[in-house]
Amino acid sequence: MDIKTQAIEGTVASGEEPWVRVSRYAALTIAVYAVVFQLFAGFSPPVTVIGLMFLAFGVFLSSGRRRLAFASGTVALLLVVSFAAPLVDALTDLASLEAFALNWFLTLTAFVAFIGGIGAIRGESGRLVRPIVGLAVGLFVAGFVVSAVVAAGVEAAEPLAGDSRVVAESMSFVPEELVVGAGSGIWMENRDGLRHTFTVEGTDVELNVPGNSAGRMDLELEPGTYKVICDVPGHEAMAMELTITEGSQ
Ligand SMILES: [Cu+2]
Repeated sequence: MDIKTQAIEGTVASGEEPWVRVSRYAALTIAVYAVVFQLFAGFSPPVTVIGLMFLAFGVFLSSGRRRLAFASGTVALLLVVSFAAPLVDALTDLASLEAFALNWFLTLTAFVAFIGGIGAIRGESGRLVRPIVGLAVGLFVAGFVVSAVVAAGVEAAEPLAGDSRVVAESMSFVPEELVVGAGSGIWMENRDGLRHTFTVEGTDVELNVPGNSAGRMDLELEPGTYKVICDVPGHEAMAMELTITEGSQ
């Protein structure tokens, strides 16, 4: 028996390979995340499928399943890459704590899953498991604290007399059609945990409202009909019609 075989057998004899274990916990964490995410954002078929896939990875990952660990980590990383645009938007919007925390957690978990997969397929020792998992936990806590401080400093605007009110909730605007008099203001309440914008297409009129907050602005638009959208990546379905009439409504 050569030294390499002895080393591998020694690892197996002393229990699960450390990086396979990291992969397993990372996969199970992503599965749990899929459930928690839907508690916040509502039922989503693709998220459910992703959750079930990582549940399967977690269940089947056991000692010796190095290639499966690598596959699990790679899929986790691809997941993050394929959602890069909304992910980066949420990670750069510290004012929306809920969305920041969820996305930061998913990003770090996916990286740990990927590093776990690399460690597993290379048969690395567990020497770096603690530092890497510790670093991920530390980064999450640090990011959470910074976002919590920034979000606590956000002051929700109060509506002024005569403002038209819009609610952004469950990734849509309510109402979907709004008629306002020229020169009036708009007040938007955001009931979602992530930021939304009230962006009047074809103009530079835009109101950005962090998650679970409210904002207002004066509408300086010529009479006419406009399309209002939310310019956050992934919110393409958010739209409403705004009509500005002559004189005040
Ligand atoms: Cu939006």
